[in-house]
Amino acid sequence: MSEHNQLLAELGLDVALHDEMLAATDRLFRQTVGAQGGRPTTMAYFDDVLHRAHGGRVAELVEDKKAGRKTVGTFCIYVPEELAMAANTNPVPLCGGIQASIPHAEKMFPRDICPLIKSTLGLAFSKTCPYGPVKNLAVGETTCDAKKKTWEILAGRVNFHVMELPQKKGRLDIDLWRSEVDAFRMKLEELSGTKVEPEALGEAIRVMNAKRRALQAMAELRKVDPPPLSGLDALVVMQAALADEPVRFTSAVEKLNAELAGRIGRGTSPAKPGAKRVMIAGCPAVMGNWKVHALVEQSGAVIVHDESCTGSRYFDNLIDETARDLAGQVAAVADRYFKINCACFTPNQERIDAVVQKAREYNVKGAVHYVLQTCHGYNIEAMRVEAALKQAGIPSLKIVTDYSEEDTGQLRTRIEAFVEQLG
Ligand code: BJ8
Repeated sequence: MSEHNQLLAELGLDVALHDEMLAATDRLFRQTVGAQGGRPTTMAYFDDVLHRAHGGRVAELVEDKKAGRKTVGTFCIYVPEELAMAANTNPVPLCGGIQASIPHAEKMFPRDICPLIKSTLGLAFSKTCPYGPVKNLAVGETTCDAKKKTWEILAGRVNFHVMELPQKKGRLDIDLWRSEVDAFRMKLEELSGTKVEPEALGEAIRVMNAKRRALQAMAELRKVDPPPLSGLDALVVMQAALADEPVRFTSAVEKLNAELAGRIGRGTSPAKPGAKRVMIAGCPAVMGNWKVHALVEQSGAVIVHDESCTGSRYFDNLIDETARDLAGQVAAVADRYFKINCACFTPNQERIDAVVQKAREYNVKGAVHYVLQTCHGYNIEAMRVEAALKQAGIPSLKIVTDYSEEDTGQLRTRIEAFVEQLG
C-alpha cells in the first residue's frame, strides 16, 4: 500500500472505493482539461492542486491538526475564511463535484435534490471523503432549502454549526448577518481555544484580499481578444482556489498572470481565430465537474468569464482593510460577504444587473446560464437573467443538467446550435 493510501486507511476511509472514484475523476480530467492543446506551462501547478486535493493536501491538514491547528469544513462561499484563519484553523471546502459518489447518497437521500449536495453526501456516507475524518467542525448556511434540511441530518452525526444567511438585503438583514458572522467567530474561538485578535484578523484579511486581487487580475487578462487562457483552465484555477493554501495559491496565480501577459504580447491564445466569446452564469462547477465548460469550448467558443461561485462571485469585492478594532473588522468582513449575489436572495436585482454588466465588460456574444438539476433558485431566476440579457442584445441558453454523462450528446447538440447562431 502506498504511503498516501496508508494515511487514508488510518483515517478510516474505504481505500479501494476511494481509488475507484479517483480513477473515474482522473479519466474525466484527461478527457476535458487534459485534452486541450497549448496550455500555459504554469497551469501545471493548478492541475497538481486538484490531484493533491485527495493526497498531499490531506497530509498537510493532518500534520497541522497534530500541531494543534484544527480544520473547519465549509459548503458555501458565504462562510468567511478570514475568521477561520484568524482563529488558527484551516478552512476547507467539502462540496462534491463527482458523479461516482452520488449513488451512495441516493441510498438514503431523495434522488431529486441537486447533484452538488448528493455528491457531497455520497462522499461522506461512502467513507471516501478524506476531509470528513480530518475536520473538527462543519459549517452550513441557510441558502437553499436542500442544504438547510441536509444540515439537520448532518448535525446529528458531526460537530455542526449553521450560519443564518438572510434572504433579503435590507438594513435588518445586514444587521442579522453581521451578528451571525460574529457568532461564527465565537464558535471558532470555542473550537480552537484561540481568541481572534485584531492583528490576526487583519493579517487574514490582507492574505485573502491579495488572493482576490490576483484572481481579479487573471479575470482582467481574459478581457483581451483573443483571451490568453481557456475557460476550462480558468475553472481549474478557481477549483484550486477553494482547496489550496491561500498564500501559496496567490503566488501561483501571480506567476500564471505573468505568463498570460506574455502570451497576450505574443498573440498566443487557446481559442481558434474568430472563436465566439461566451460567459457562464449560474451554479458553481466544483472540483470534478468540467462537463459544461468542456462542451462549450469543444463547440468552438471560448469562455471568457464565469459569473458563479467558481468565478467572480468568489473574488469580486475586497474587504475594507481600514478598521482597527475587532468589531469594525468583523463588520467589514460581513459586509463584503453580504455582497455575494446567490440566487437564494429575493428580490435579487443585484445579480441580474451583475450578469448584464459582466456580459458587457467581457464583450461576450452570448451567455450560458448553468443550472444544476433541481436547483430552483438558479432555474427560476434564469427567466429574469434571460430577459435582462435579451434587452441588452445578448442571447442566452439555459442548460439544466447533473454530473452524469448521460445527456452529453444532447447537450453538445444544443450548445453547438447556440454557438453557431451567435453573431
Ligand atoms: S452562494 S450558489 S456556493 S449556495 S446549486 S446547493 S444553491 S440547490 S451551491 Fe451555492 Fe453558496 Fe449559493 Fe454559491 Fe443549493 Fe443550488 Fe445546489 Fe447550490
